[in-house]
Amino acid sequence: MKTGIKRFGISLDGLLLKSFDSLIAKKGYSNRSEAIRDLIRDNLVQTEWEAGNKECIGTVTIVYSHHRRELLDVLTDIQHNFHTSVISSMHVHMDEHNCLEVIVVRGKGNDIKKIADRLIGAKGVKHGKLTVTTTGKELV
Ligand code: NI
Repeated sequence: MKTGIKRFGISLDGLLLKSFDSLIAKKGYSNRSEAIRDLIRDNLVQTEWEAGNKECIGTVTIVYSHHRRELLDVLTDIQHNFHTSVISSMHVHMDEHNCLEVIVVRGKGNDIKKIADRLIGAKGVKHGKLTVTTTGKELV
């Protein structure tokens, strides 16, 4: 595959283009090309992640009560069980009662999903969210 910048035309309905222009203006894009490049990249990353067997990287964000001391042990055990995939974590004492933890995980999509499910599903976790992105190796 030849690299370098290629130009191509896109045909689409005027109303759809108007909506797109309005959307990208709100998001702060300076031009359509950059917005379209981001849409393509996002789709490629999503497909990579959904394949399940490609290496991805993600963050698991969880919120839980500081007073659930047994939960701290459970969350630590899960991270030790998957120590080869858990790269780093950050703990924030949000107030007297609530903790926020962000755990960075790297590995095959399916494995990341499994770790996130365990952490988010741990009894006492109030809310959790997995965000997956790419390692960047296969994207330009
Ligand atoms: Ni805390």
